[in-house]
Amino acid sequence: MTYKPHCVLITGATGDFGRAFVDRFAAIGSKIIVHGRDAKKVDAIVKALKVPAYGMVCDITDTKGIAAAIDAIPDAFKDIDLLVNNAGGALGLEKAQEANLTDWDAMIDMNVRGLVHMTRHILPRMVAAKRGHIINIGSTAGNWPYPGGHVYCAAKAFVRQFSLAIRADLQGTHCRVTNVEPGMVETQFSLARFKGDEARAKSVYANTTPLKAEDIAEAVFWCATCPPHMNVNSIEIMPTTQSFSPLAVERFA
Ligand code: 8X3
Repeated sequence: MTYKPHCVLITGATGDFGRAFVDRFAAIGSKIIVHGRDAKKVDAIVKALKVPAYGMVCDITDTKGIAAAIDAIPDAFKDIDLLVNNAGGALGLEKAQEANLTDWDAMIDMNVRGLVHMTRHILPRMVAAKRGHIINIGSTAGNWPYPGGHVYCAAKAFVRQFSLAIRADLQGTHCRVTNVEPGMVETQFSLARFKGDEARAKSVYANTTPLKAEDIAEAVFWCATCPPHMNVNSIEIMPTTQSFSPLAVERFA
């Protein structure tokens, strides 16, 4: 490790990924800004941490709320040098022609609008300090489309290209951008996608060995602690038990 982040803002920190990221950076003594929309859960994490921590409560889909919450960050936590854009998720797995438009809007708001607003608010300080790192949590879904993935796949493809494109703007600022692209990880992700259907969510991870949130935390930590002259553009991680299938071909009788 050659770079120790001073102050890390983690969005969606009350979820499985977020919590693993919080713990990984707290273990090396970074200050942590714990973002979430549930004040009680945010507060419980802040209280449990042994490093300086601040709770930032707002809904990632509420762009005015994001701006206000960032304005309210106390001076002692304003030196954010790592933003982990982790908040997001998938809703539904129906075919595009049957999918719910409300789910589509929500996925765009969570995975795209929230992430770009958060990034836009935080970047100027990083640029002024000539020090900073945005780590976006993308997905293999941004690279490999699958049936029922539609807007989730597209949103994560957006995150990938947004990550790469902003690197071009940050040329000369010493600020870094990374897209971390996990495949199958056993978390509450599927429970949210299937709207509380536990049996269906469990079946996604049945009889295989998925990744754990801690595996992704380790990857995020490695990207963030690389020497400052090194930028990991993207890193795609799958469980060994997950790989690729042939393209589908319609065959006529
Ligand atoms: C989660 C991976 O394959 O369920 O981002 O979309 S997948």
